[in-house]
Amino acid sequence: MERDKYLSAIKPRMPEKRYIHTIGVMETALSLARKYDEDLSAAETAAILHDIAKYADEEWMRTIVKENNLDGRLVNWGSEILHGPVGAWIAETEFNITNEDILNAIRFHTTGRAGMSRLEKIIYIADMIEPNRKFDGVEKLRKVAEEDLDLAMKACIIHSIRFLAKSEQPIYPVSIECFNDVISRNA
Ligand code: DGI
Ligand code: FE
Ligand code: FE
Ligand code: FE
Repeated sequence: MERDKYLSAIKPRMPEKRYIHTIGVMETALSLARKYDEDLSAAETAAILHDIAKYADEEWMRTIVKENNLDGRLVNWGSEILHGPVGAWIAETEFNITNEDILNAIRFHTTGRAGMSRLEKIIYIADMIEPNRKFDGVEKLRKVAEEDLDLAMKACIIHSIRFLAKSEQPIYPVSIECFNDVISRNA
């Protein structure tokens, strides 16, 4: 396992609180991976690296998006949306991660997307329900995550879209695509 290598790489790039969040995501993702029979090493790597770009400079991230032809829709959005795709780019270029499933789990951990893999769902959900997260309804989400991964994904994206709409924040198209996909899939 590359756990220690990745943990020491992320630690200096984020405040203590975000590091603690990351440890929580790692532990939650590992527990979900065990439950839903996903590769433990992949879950661990994606979880540790998911927020690696969270505190990167916003303008630098826009430059990375343009220079590397990442999704063109990204350029008008802030670091909240940029840090996933740019995090995946860092994982690929700096840590030589080639596993596309790990890269996608990092890339789409904020927005989700249509047609998510099991690993992508695990990281999306773990990010939302890790033990340090505190918001109304998180206990319910944790309970569903113990029972059914797809129902948990559905509950998480509904919560997220509802929160964004309620607080009158713009919703990134890929988040909507995720919502539409999940809603039309399971009854
Ligand atoms: O990086 P984290 O705080 O651990 O969590 P995250 O990457 O899932 O989300 C980062 C922020 O982005 C969080 O405040 C929710 C917000 N967010 C998620 N989807 C969207 C969004 N913000 C906007 N404006 N639009 C979205 O579609
Ligand atoms: Fe994030
Ligand atoms: Fe999230
Ligand atoms: Fe996170």
